[in-house]
Amino acid sequence: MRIFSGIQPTGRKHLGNYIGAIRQYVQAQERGEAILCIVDLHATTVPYDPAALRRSVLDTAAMLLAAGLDPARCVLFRQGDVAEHPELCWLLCSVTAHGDLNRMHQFKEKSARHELVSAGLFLYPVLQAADVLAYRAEEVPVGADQRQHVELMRDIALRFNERFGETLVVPRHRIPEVGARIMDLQEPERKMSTTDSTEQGTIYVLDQPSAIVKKLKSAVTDSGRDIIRSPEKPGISNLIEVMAVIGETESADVELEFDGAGYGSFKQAVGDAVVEFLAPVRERYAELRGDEAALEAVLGEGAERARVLARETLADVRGRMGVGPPPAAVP
Ligand code: AQP
Repeated sequence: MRIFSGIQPTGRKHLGNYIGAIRQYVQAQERGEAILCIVDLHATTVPYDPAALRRSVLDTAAMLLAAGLDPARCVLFRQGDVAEHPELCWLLCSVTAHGDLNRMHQFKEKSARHELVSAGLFLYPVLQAADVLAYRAEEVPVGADQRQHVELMRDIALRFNERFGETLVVPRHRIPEVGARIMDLQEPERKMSTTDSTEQGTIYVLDQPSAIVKKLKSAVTDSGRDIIRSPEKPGISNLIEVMAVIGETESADVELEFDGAGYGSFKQAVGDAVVEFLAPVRERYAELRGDEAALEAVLGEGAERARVLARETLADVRGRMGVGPPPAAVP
């Protein structure tokens, strides 16, 4: 099975990104042919600093390798190195409804935050569809916030196949049952996010252990003391979910284990567990990030392998759409 996902090289990666997405990428290597892309082209759709973008790509590559991605068992590359992505994006625009793009929650939220709403921000989900469809991937591991975008890419693939003939694979999302939406520790009704959550409410993968424990100890919870999930208690429910993911167990088991413990000692236990969970990643990251030439070499090699796969799909798509010379005339 071919599995594809992309991650933005923006900001500092947080516990939500790690649990909802990065953890799944590592597992994908066991489950199939994993293709992972650092989406620098997507990062240009909002105001950004070019030098910082280049650095952030390497930060993200080092983080993914530190988390357990192995270039011998997956394809890891930078989106901007494979020109087939933007080309396919343009071709897919012909089967993408303007009205569908207008309905995307992420576009509505992000466009409200910027003075200049770029056309790129509007087309963001089409480029995302191109990323996945270029590799004929069957599965896309993501957090819950990306559900709508994966549904759109399915519609785009179906519409293309209907209009031009069976060409593209229709992918499905893989959203984890637990940990698909980790919430901000200070405002637990909002998701932990790179651009829209509080510093105190966000645990970064590279945070020092003391900062992690401090943030978890001051996590907002309600006035009760029972360690039980409920929609009225998003704060404690979020911590139970984090604990379940880290312990690779069910939320109900966490409730049982901490029955009667009280919020204070539960928060301390979650803090200790998160510190232990992230420590190896932080340590490996420090080793890997220092060698930029090695990181570039991994990305360069990944891009070469990715290009071979994407080129094949592009040739079929161009042929079906009547773009460029007839397929037989292509050298
Ligand atoms: N809170 C979250 N819980 C679980 N999964 C999450 N993801 C994001 N937030 C949570 C998943 O992380 C992956 C990477 O997302 P991205 O490349 O779009 O990175 P980002 O945009 O920098 O991540 P954020 O934090 O979501 O930024 P904002 O909110 O500012 O746009 C995706 O699979 C996502 O589902």
